[in-house]
Amino acid sequence: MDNNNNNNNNKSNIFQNIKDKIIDLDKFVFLTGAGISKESGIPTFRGPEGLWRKYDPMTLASISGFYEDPKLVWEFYKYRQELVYNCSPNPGHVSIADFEKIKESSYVLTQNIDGLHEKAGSNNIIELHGNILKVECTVCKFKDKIKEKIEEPLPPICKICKNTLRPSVILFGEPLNQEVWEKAEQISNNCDVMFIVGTSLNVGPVNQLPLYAKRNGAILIEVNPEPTVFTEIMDYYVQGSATEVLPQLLGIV
Ligand code: BV8
Ligand code: ZN
Repeated sequence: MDNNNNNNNNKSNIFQNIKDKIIDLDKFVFLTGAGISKESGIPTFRGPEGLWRKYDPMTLASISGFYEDPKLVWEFYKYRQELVYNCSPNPGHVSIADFEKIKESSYVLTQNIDGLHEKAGSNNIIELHGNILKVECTVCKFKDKIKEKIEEPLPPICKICKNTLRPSVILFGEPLNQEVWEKAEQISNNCDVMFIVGTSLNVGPVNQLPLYAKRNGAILIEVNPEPTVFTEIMDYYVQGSATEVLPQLLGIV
């Protein structure tokens, strides 16, 4: 697929090409990853200063790691919760929320657990990997939203059955929630355009969703300062940050 990367087209040409192609379409999907939240102050995972450079995801963000040492894993998530509390959406999140006001059947499929798309005003959101500000009991059905800093000793205990609570996020080695995954597949299979923003597409099964979209004839538009292993299959690759590109790209539709 001859994708228009920036070496041979300047951005305004690409933006105009994209606008001409998508302006009359309806079903838009934004598949987002950590990169869209980076300029809100939340570190990515695999960049030079990424989380996985400092911490071992298999110890701290996997289901086996959680059961091996729930206190250690909770310390990691508490540190990230406090990061997320103080962060706000950036123009990348806001431009997607504004776009949804025009193209009302747009959907956000996010790998991020920071809640920033919701804070930006998006409504149609699927949190593929859960939400770091929600907790659930490892035994009973108790669920809760964390409102302020967790003061009690870690790991927190369920007030209903006294068993250990866990962050309501999908850890490595855990399947995604069946209902969530099926909805994400259905949306990806039926969209006209999929924007892939700020994700290395390293993590499965979410990294299959652009293939589902493509297989059903969708236009794939990747926004990322770096190319990814999937850039070659994209119809457009726009090199740049989400905060710089999205307001321009979505503002023209
Ligand atoms: C599962 C929550 C099976 C926790 C996360 C193929 C298919 C299925 C599974 C697998 C598979 N291959 C391997 C697996 C196993 C594993 C996996 O994918 N491993 C990888 C590491 C190889 N997958 C799983 O374990 C999944 N479950 O497979 O279950 C199963 C079935 C039955 C029974 C049992 C098991 C569960 C995966 C979910 C893990 N949880 N998050 C938490 O966040 O702590 S995933 C984690 O990585 C993050 O949540 C993040 O969302 C995700 C993906 O990372 P990205 O978002 O892409 O971030 P990254 O740093 O990598 O990239 C950032 C990008 O942004 C870069 O490209 C950068 O260039 C760009 N960028 C930088 N600045 C900007 C920017 N872009 C725009 N603007 C900028 N300014
Ligand atoms: Zn309980």
